[in-house]
Amino acid sequence: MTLFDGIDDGACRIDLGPGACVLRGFALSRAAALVADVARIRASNPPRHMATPGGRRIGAAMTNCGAVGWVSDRSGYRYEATDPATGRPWPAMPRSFAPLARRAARSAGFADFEPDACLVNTYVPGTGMTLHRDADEQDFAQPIVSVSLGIGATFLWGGPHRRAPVVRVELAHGDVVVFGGPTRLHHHGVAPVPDAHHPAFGRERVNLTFRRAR
Ligand code: MD3
Ligand code: FE
Repeated sequence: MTLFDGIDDGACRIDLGPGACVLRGFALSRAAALVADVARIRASNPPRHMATPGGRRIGAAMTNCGAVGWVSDRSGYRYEATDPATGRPWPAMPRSFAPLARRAARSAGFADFEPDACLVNTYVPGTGMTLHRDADEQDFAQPIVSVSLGIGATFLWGGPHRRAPVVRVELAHGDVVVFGGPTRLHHHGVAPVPDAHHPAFGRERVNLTFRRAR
């Protein structure tokens, strides 16, 4: 069956396990709008390196849009309605964002995904994200939708336990991944990003993760 823009929802490659689905190029037809909207979000709420509770610095520079945004500092990880850097609410989710995430979730079998948070991660060459789980959301029945933009990266896909084997998955500009079901709490990360150039963001990778936080 073909949905919108000629994107075939049968293109879902369930190669990451039950509920985890790579949609290659799913965001390509909307990428220009996404890139322009990311630039607006970064202009009002600049990406910054947050501290972990343990006092480390997160390698990706982070900002958010939506009703709530994910933040980390010495007191912990949480979702907040205001940006600690500006004291104001996070910018609203741009019109190009939520419908794309909803369609991707639907293609992967998750109806009615209504994200209230979008974390915008920026990576420069040499930075990555160590293996972790996303567990600060209220309802783990809701999936997380990831959209990759800019230079490519190797996604590290682990298992339910930290020492489970890790599978490497290359993600390119326009790729979308839906993580739900039994794999929602699996460990994952990003290998240090190799040096490259992409017309959209130069020497950067930007990842949007759509979440239902509350
Ligand atoms: C699997 N971001 O922001 S996106 C994160 O590319 C994060 O910026 C990475 O991990 C990035 O937390 C990976 C893919 C991703 C995001 C959330 C997940 C995979 C996930 C939540 C559960 C399982
Ligand atoms: Fe994560």
